[in-house]
Amino acid sequence: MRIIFATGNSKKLDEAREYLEPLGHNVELLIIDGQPPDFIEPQSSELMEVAISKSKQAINMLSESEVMNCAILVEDSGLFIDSLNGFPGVYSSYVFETIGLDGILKLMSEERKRHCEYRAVTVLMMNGTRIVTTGVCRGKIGENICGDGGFGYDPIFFPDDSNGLSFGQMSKSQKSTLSHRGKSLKALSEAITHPSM
Ligand code: ITT
Repeated sequence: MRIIFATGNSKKLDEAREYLEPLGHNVELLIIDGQPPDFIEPQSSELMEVAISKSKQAINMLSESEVMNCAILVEDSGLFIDSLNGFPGVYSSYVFETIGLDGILKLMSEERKRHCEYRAVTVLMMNGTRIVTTGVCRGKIGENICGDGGFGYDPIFFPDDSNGLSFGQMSKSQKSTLSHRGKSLKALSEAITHPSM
């Protein structure tokens, strides 16, 4: 299947390809006027609402034949820290760009309870049908930056059952087997393969 992924994050694209291409899908980036388009992010505390809004915006940017012949993928994700009542959550991208990893480590410096989770909501529009799947990966915020792989919060995110490695210290395929995005994409590919499940 030809899947057009509407994202401005090249690392998300890499991770989706890592997961979906071995299953025989061809994942390409949505490009409008030579670049990934900007989306208006609705003011919402729900990843699901943001993802569905982006999906509708992406469809409006495509030709009728692309909408008929391709699947359109959108994914919204974020890091939710338990002791900060889910912050940065839907604001993860903005918070990463403004205070970054050091800012999060500073916010957490006195905190002993370091549990958190990554969440992903994936929306695929295919032949007029919307398929929505989700994935969650529980873990802990580390005390320091570890590794330089992945993107975003990966160097301070230690998934449960990872033998003490951060996502920033893992290969793409190791991350994909544990990650929120990997789980959400797994559920999506199962929903595509067995539509009645
Ligand atoms: P889009 O163009 O797809 O929206 P984005 O990076 O802005 O790309 P989101 O709005 O979904 O994506 O924001 C997700 C942010 O959450 C992302 O920028 C990271 O800071 C963080 N995040 C989500 N998944 C992550 C992951 O697997 N590893 C590290 N950080 C992640």
